[in-house]
Amino acid sequence: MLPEDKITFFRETGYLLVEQVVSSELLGRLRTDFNAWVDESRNHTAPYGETLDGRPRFDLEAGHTAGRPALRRVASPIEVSAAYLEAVRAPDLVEAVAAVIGPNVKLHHCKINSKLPGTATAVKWHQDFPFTPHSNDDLVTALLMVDDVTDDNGPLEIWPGTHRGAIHDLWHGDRFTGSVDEAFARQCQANAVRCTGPAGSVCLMHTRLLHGSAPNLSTSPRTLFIAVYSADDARPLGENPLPSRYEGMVVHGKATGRVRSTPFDIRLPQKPSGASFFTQQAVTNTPVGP
Ligand SMILES: O=C(O)CCC(=O)C(=O)O
Repeated sequence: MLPEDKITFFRETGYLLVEQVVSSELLGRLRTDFNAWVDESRNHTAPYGETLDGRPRFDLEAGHTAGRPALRRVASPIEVSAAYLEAVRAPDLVEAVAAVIGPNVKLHHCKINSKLPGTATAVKWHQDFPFTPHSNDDLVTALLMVDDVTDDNGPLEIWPGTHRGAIHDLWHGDRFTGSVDEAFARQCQANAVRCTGPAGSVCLMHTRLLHGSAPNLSTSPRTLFIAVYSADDARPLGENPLPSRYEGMVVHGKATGRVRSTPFDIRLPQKPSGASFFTQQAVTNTPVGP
């Protein structure tokens, strides 16, 4: 159970770091599987593999080579790895999620975001809710640190408290770019707080919190296993950007058969046609990082 002051911290800031939510033995297996995927990626020159909707499971950053792999995304790793399936249901992790969004929790989707040393992988400022609108916003993005996350290996950066503000438009004209506009991105960066921690920690992030991340400038990898969970009575209003046979799996409590709605008004997102949202974000020149 999370102490009350931690729950209050999450409610006020929109994020919370919880250490040691998985064992070092499981962490070892998560790394072993990920390293095997990195090795496999050396044999490919374009995104490859297949997920439920036919899009590639493994996404490569421009500049990827056998000698300098730039595997940046593994979609739904729980479908191909027992270790990741165990992690997505790890008791201490889902307990922490339940403490902040209520006792009945289900999985929406999951992925690995990786920043290997020497790559340019970065994430432009955005909120998650406009990608995955639901009938209410009791959704948490849980970012499990498979590696130590430090100031210089491209940590998640968040703007505390913004989950209580507006839902921002992530469209540029007729394209859903999954990123805020350039002027506002600069404002986000000026208010950024880095979420660093030892491997095995999880950063819980409210679905409406503004966040982004800069490239990895270090010689160490930065692998995050990211799972999006919702309260059971939050019902999806759009297509899942990463459909999986595990969508809707109850990881804590029970299925309630209920729907709870809160008012908001946003434009529905476009689903990425490429391997991941990185291709959607790439169409703008908005800078990332300080
Ligand atoms: O990989 C990162 O640094 C950011 C992850 C992210 O933006 C997300 O999970 O929505």
